Amino acid sequence: MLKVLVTGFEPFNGYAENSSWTVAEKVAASNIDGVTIVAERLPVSFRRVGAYISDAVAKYNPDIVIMLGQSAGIDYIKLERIAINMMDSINADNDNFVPNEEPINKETPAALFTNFPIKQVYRCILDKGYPVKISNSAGLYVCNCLYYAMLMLCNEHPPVKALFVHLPCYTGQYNLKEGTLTMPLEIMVETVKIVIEEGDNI
Ligand code: PCA
Repeated sequence: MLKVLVTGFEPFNGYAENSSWTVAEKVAASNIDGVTIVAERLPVSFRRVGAYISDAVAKYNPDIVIMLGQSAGIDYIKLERIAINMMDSINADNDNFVPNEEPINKETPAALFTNFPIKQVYRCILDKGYPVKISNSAGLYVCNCLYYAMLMLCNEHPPVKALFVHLPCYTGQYNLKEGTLTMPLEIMVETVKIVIEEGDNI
């Protein structure tokens, strides 16, 4: 049995809901043959998210970790290739912390690459006709901070594989500002299931 941990985030930055957690819960409630899926909701906190993911990996001992985050302003699935050792933001996180070009860890590499078959995943999602792009920057906010912490854990716990996926808000999401780009929830759930299936084929 393949064990998969899917993470999503709590709401942040004035949003009432976070599409990443809605999708994570739905993926965990769905069925994929030969796969056990668990979901964890993470805090939008630069200082706490690293300990949360480390505890979740210790608790579940997953083969694959798929991290999801909401990126309002996109209308496609964004597969992240790189995590950068830097925190910077104009918006406070949920602990009211606003980092100013601070390293996540002074001792560790400037950037880390995913060990997931990202191009394979990209082609499969494209083949299904869903809008998808590979991105070389997950930003410098909490999603990037989580991704960096998780890719450091991959080095400590091989052969665990990890990928970060940014998602749009979903169509019908509670209390969105008018004009916010969205995508149907079912497509995002389906896409994350494709990511898991491809990870299983590694
Ligand atoms: N998106 C933010 C953090 C939490 C989330 O869902 C980001 O892109 O960094």
